Amino acid sequence: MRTLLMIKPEIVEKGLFGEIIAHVVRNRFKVVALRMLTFNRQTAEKFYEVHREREFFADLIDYITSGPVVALELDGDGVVQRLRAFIGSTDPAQAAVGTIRYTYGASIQNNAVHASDSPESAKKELAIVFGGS
Ligand code: 3AN
Repeated sequence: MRTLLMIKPEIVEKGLFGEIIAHVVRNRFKVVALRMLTFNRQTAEKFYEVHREREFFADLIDYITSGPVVALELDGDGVVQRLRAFIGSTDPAQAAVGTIRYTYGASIQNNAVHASDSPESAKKELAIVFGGS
């Protein structure tokens, strides 16, 4: 099973992505691909299309296209759920102590990282992030 972990623009901007990668690797997640990229609006809208009708969609697209992200493809049994538990709740204020979002998240939008929420989303998101040139 494979999944996507994506380190969001404010963390890349602050130079903290290495810390997060080290933390992930130290916790025995297996990284099989890694890429730094900057989303254009069209790709970002496709990536977040399930949120198209939400009131925060435009802000989300502005934010995720604001600078480079670092994407990691992770492989392992049950890795989708394992990684979701490891990153913590969407809202850093609700995230458990020790999770990535507890440590690095600033707000529900600037919540440091994204992780695919199901094997189906993982497949779609990995194709968007790693499929292109
Ligand atoms: P998760 O990233 O935990 O799967 P989703 O899929 O509900 O959470 O949300 C996707 C992204 O949309 C979040 N990472 C966050 O950046 C943004 N988001 C979600 N809910 C809100 C909200 N209420 N206000 C602003 N941004 C939000």
